[in-house]
Amino acid sequence: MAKRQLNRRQNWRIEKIQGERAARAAKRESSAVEALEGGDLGPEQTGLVIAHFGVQVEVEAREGELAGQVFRCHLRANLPALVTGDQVVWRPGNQGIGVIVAQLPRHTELCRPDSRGQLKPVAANVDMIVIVFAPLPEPHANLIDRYLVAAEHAGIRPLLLLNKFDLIDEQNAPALNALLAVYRQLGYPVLEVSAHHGNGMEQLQAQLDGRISVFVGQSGVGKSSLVNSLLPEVETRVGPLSELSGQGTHTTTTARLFHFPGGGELIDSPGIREFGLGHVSRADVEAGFIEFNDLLGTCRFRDCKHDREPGCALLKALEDGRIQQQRMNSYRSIIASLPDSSY
Ligand SMILES: Nc1nc2c(ncn2[C@@H]2O[C@H](COP(=O)(O)OP(=O)(O)OP(=O)(O)O)[C@@H](O)[C@H]2O)c(=O)[nH]1
Ligand SMILES: [Mg+2]
Ligand SMILES: [Zn+2]
Repeated sequence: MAKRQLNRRQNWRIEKIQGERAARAAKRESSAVEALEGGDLGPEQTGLVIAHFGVQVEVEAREGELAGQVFRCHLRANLPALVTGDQVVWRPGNQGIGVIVAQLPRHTELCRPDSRGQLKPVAANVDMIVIVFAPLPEPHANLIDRYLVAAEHAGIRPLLLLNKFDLIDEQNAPALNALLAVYRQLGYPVLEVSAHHGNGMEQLQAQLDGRISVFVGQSGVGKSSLVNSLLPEVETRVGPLSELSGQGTHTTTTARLFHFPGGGELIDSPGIREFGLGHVSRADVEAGFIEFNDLLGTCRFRDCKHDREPGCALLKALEDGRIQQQRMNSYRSIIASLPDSSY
């Protein structure tokens, strides 16, 4: 598909308009914060960010008599960008509105660059990344591998989840089974479920219990449908696939956190088109391919690019079948997409 190119002047105008809009929003925010702080704010206390909307966030009170209640909060100036899963210090105001005073340190952080290459956190403090894919929209192994690199980089355990089990047929089964086999062989946990028919949902629940998990993946793979199946009282919005392209229609627009009654949290996140890894180095990408671990450093040349160098341990392993071709392809495509400075 041809990308519509904007000329420099158009880009400049768009940036100017966006900049002005952001400045106006920031000004509105700071006067809202001033008005609140000039009034009657409750005591500082801890809270959990359960969703965020542009400049404001939704915070669930964690302690005292307000515990469990949800407040829309303004942010004091100079706070870092907050994301769903962040722990904060905040002060309640009137009518369900409050002010965030500080962000508490994050245990983990899942990040990705936005369309301008700026690094943006996606979710904070999660301890499992559930990479959701489905027979339809067709899965991209490269996207799964990018998530795995990001998970390894962030030190967060991944779970691969094939949803829409009910859509597996004779035609798509061989490719899907081959894909699942790649990850099973690597030792990654893989589950096959159907949000619609309920298959495998108990095993999924067992994995989610007691953990803070985030559902990630392409739009339309059924992340929100899975939330609705796991937590029937939630009824979060689900959208159809495009009839034209078979792709998802970007129904979920903000990451939102839900609680399991028995303990554990689940964050539903908006589907993505691509997962950029502009923020990691070549060495990080190599470390993200767990089957390379024992081989790295054993190539003949110290600066081996594992391309066609003689004595390359990775190429030898590829030849012997210890590294799978699909993973090598992903590795190469990720390396090729890194900014030049990472080489
Ligand atoms: N056949 C089948 N369809 C499903 C299943 N789970 C979800 N779907 C359908 O897939 C489509 C997309 O579902 P969503 O839950 O909105 O997908 P999502 O991943 O949350 O999409 P975004 O919010 O856009 O990222 C809807 O038409 C769902 O009804 C399933 O297990 N089987
Ligand atoms: Mg959704
Ligand atoms: Zn090599």
